[in-house]
Amino acid sequence: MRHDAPLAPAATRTTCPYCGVGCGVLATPDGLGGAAIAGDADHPANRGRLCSKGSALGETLGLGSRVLHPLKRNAAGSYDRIGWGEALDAVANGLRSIAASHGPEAIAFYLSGQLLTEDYYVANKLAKGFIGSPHVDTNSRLCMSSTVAAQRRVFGSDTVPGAYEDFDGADLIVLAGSNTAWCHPVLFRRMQDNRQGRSARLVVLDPRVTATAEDADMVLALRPGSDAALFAGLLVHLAGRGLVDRSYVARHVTGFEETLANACEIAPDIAAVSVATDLPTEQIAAFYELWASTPHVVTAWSQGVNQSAQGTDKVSAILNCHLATGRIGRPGCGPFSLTGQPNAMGGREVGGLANMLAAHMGYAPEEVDRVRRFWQAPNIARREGLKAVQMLDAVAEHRIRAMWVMATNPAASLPDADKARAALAGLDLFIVSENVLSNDTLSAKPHYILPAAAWGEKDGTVTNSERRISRQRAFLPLPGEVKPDWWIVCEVAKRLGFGAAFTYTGAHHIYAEHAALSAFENDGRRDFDIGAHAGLDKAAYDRLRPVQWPVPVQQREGTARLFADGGFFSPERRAQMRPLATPKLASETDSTFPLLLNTGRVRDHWHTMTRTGLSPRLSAHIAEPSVSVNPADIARFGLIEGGFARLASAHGSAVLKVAAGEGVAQGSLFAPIHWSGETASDARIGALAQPLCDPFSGQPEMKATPVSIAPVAYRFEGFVLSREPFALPAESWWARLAVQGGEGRLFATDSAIDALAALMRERFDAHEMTELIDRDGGSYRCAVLREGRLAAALFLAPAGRAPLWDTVKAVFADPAATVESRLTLLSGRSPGGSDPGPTVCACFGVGLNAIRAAFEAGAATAEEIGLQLRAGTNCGSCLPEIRRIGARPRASEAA
Ligand SMILES: Nc1nc2c(c(=O)[nH]1)N[C@H]1C(S)=C(S)[C@@H](COP(=O)(O)OP(=O)(O)OC[C@H]3O[C@@H](n4cnc5c(=O)[nH]c(N)nc54)[C@H](O)[C@@H]3O)O[C@H]1N2
Ligand SMILES: Nc1nc2c(c(=O)[nH]1)N[C@H]1C(S)=C(S)[C@@H](COP(=O)(O)OP(=O)(O)OC[C@H]3O[C@@H](n4cnc5c(=O)[nH]c(N)nc54)[C@H](O)[C@@H]3O)O[C@H]1N2
Ligand code: SF4
Ligand SMILES: [Mo]
Repeated sequence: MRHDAPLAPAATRTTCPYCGVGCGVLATPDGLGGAAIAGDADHPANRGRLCSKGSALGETLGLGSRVLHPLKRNAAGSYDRIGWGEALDAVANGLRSIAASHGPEAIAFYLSGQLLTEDYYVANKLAKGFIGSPHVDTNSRLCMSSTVAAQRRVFGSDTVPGAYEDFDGADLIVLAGSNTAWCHPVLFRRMQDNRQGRSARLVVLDPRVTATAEDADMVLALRPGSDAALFAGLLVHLAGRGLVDRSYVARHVTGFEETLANACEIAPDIAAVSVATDLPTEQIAAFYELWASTPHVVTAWSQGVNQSAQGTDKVSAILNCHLATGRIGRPGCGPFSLTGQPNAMGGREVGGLANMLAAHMGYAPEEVDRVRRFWQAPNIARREGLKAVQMLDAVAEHRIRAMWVMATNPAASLPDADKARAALAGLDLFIVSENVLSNDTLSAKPHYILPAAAWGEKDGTVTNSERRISRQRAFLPLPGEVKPDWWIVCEVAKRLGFGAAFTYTGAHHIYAEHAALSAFENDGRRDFDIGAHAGLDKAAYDRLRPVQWPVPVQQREGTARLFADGGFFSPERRAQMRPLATPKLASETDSTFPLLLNTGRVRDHWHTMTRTGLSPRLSAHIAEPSVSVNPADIARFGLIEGGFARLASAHGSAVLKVAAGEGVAQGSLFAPIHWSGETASDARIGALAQPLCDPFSGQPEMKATPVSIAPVAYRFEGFVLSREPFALPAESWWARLAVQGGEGRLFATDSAIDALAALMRERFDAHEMTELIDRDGGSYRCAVLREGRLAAALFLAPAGRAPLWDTVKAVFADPAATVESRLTLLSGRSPGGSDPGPTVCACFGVGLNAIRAAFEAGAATAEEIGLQLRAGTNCGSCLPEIRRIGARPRASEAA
């Protein structure tokens, strides 16, 4: 087996901690706390490739931002370092006393798809089996839960039927509500390989034209929220074309006739679909015909489908089309949910969602009894707990008094995030297990902060989108007093008197128990069965190769696909097609909130940036929080491109930079989710998002919140670069970012030039400073030089004439750059030549201006750019963007 091929002596095989593609990584520690990172050519998910985020993992291993010791909040609201013994006793005593006076249901755990399966398993077991609270939910509620609800409702179990190989073998790939090029880049490369090698077609369904759409054959910019109507119409079309697989449906499906009748009501014909989706009838007809005539079709989706008040119906509508045609579980076809987090799937497997119990079992009485007997649980929860948004309401209303948050940043990522943060701050007992010392959730001042092991230090398993279980292996020692999350949970369990059920000798021991539970009284009736791993010892666990579940005892090599021959996990072993609720569209705008705010991700940042924010490379692609606005709306609302705007919803507000978004429809806005109270003065996008949830899944509608927008003007704009943090005048707008050798802030302010000059003079020695003040022109430039190197800089200009950030940043970042001419630098020109512009290729640090220049000089394709500049030749995440840059001048020539 290739997976046993010899490695360079010190490389550790592990898995990327970011997205659900679950790429294999080879990490070679450098002995100084860092590591060289490479793709694992033998991992079936990526075969050696990594995207920009995976490639930059080595830049995120520093300890500067980490919490390294248990901390306890003191009366003054600051923190004292305490020992583990004191911390664990205090947490256990606090939980015990709240359970004693208010009952176990006053306690909640809020977990995360960034925990390892083993951490997740023990946390869920402690809360649901031993403390006796059902209120365990996870950030996967915000991410996957509509898919879980639909798959359980339709398949009878939360099973992803297909495998990544289906993307290699499909003739048509439909991406619904998924910016795959940026969010699952390595899988997107596989799709592009299929497009180039086998001429597969790619269709993108997204109201916004994304980087993914740049590389697609057909783009349907449907109205937000209208996916269910589009797929109901497809079902009607398939039936009309006689393409229903009658034999598959007769043998393996119930509810077909009612579902078709319901689809005919929702979407009787293409004209009706056109009204619902706002798409031209020809485009709908072309899409339907392509889908109908291509048996090997994969329909994949993520947050544009899940994060929606109709998410469960949207997913069901997709599943219905695949079931009706029997295009499921066979090579090259099937419905495919792209999971977000590295272990979103593992969390579902252990039962981390509030409506699940454990090992894909829910709360049916026999399931509760089975899990109770297996765990020998004294206080098993007997009914579903509160889902994330309701859970936070219960915290706000003091029905929940204690909460333990692990590996997620809810004060930033929940909808109505200002309210969530205030609710957390009011808990009687608030415990956070974290990697970092500071984030928005920690700003709500937990009573205890418990230092948890981070990627590279922790050991366990994760499951990717295709059900593949892979090991994350430690290659760095635990720093300070940091401990693995599972250890922390088990130590608290012991102190609560549950020691006998939590005496694990290591992660392998927990995994072996989890595997045994999956097989316990299973008999093939439950999808999640990894019985072949029950009782695995440490040596076998350490050797574990990536494998797709189910892995029952009789099938140790795992299972690539399910359901080609039925075998669903409902009582009758049939899939249950269900009529949809009449699809409601996304929330309505009104005169107060006339626009719909869509939120999502950018290529090089991960969520609230606690890790990607440490990487200068990743911070160079998109440097500041912005809102993309259709040019017509820029004019309509009196905005200025490159200026600022305040967005407000019924829940909260933020001030963002205005970017002209050609790809954003009129009436819509798009803002990234990544900036928080940590990294920007006023850009907490979660504060605006509405807490409206899908009625079945409880997943909040994060993609369509009614908002208003209004221009905000500042007198000056500028940036500051420094080796140490630098405080700006209090009322300034700013965004902070990692820069090689220090940090940078892009800012805007009304403060006078003299106020900023005074700040610099306070901070730095006069003899190291060179200043250029132009009061008439309204600009101020200051460089601080030490031993010929740029040690700090502050540039300020009148708003709209922001000085050349990229040039000065490059000088600041380059350890070899000596500044021979201060005046050249202060003039904003690079000592070495021209301004690089924002980084496009993060791997080789190639800027926008170089790529533009190469196209202008005659390069015709992204491949030629690769040959000339190397841009796009490593991870390829920037290829869609390079193509777009190349298309611009040619498009305008053609016009
Ligand atoms: N770079 C990067 N990659 C990531 C992450 C990250 O933070 N950064 N996070 C990971 C996680 S946890 C997740 S969940 C995934 C998310 O991956 P994606 O779901 O691909 O990412 P998003 O940007 O949240 O949203 C996807 C698209 O949905 C579209 N959309 C909005 N409303 C609708 C609608 O009504 N219908 C349709 N069809 N589309 C709509 C949006 O315009 C957006 O382009 O990414 C994972 N990968
Ligand atoms: N408006 C809007 N909101 C959204 C979304 C959206 O599209 N729009 N997307 C939603 C989705 S899909 C998701 S997945 C969430 C993500 O939202 P979050 O989960 O809140 O975001 P992260 O920044 O990943 O937070 C993870 C935290 O856990 C810490 N951490 C990382 N690894 C470990 C570990 O091993 N142990 C411990 N104890 N701590 C660790 C990190 O330092 C970080 O503080 O955001 C959701 N919120
Ligand atoms: S695609 Fe990128 S972020 Fe996702 S697992 Fe692979 S390397 Fe990590
Ligand atoms: Mo997610």
